[in-house]
Amino acid sequence: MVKFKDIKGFVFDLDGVIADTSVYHSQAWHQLADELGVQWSDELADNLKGVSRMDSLELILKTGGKENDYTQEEKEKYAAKKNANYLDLLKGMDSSAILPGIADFLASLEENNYKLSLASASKNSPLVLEQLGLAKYFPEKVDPATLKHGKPDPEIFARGAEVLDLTPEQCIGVEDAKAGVESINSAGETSIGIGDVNVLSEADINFTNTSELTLANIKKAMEVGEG
Ligand code: B16
Ligand code: MG
Repeated sequence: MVKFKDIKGFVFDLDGVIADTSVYHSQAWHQLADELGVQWSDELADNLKGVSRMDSLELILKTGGKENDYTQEEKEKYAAKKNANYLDLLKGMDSSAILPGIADFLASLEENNYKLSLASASKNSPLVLEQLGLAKYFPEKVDPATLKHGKPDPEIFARGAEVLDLTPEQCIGVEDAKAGVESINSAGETSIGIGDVNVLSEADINFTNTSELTLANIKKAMEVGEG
């Protein structure tokens, strides 16, 4: 593992790391899966985390053996319907949806002059950051509409370092999704996985909850990794 002192920047996922929005994504997909007659499960919900809107729909259809049942136009209509549902659920969301410890962690990163960027697959991330009152921390964002490949491909986290003018080795990526941890690792950054350690076993550092995200804890974990 690289040394803590060589870290200059943090590349953040949004849904499930900064904000408690992954429950809204899941709720909206669950509703659509019911409508399409596809069996919902916790495993499916986990596999959808960090996955782009259209890829999520494809995965749901595949899970139900319905991948060849709809035209592209129909699929786009279903994806738009899920998004409208999601945006409805987001209405009225405010800073109370910021996950525990995140506001303090972002403030401490700013105070300690770390550079920050956003690597969210969500096209709604600018809106979510505004609603949470956290947009000021993320002038640098990767626009998911410009990506060729979604997570687990390294592209999004590699771009997250690039927009900060840093090398991947100088960055820590923070994720709650298996696909996201894979993306960070293959981009060559140090990965922090937030959530179930069994699901995120490939992360360099694991925390079960965002409240454990502090510079002191990260430093400690990286020093242990140095042996
Ligand atoms: P949208 P993240 C991801 O955001 C979500 O985890 C995933 O559930 C969602 O389908 C994806 O964004 C696309 O979001 O439909 O809003 O464009 O975790 O990468 O911040
Ligand atoms: Mg996420």
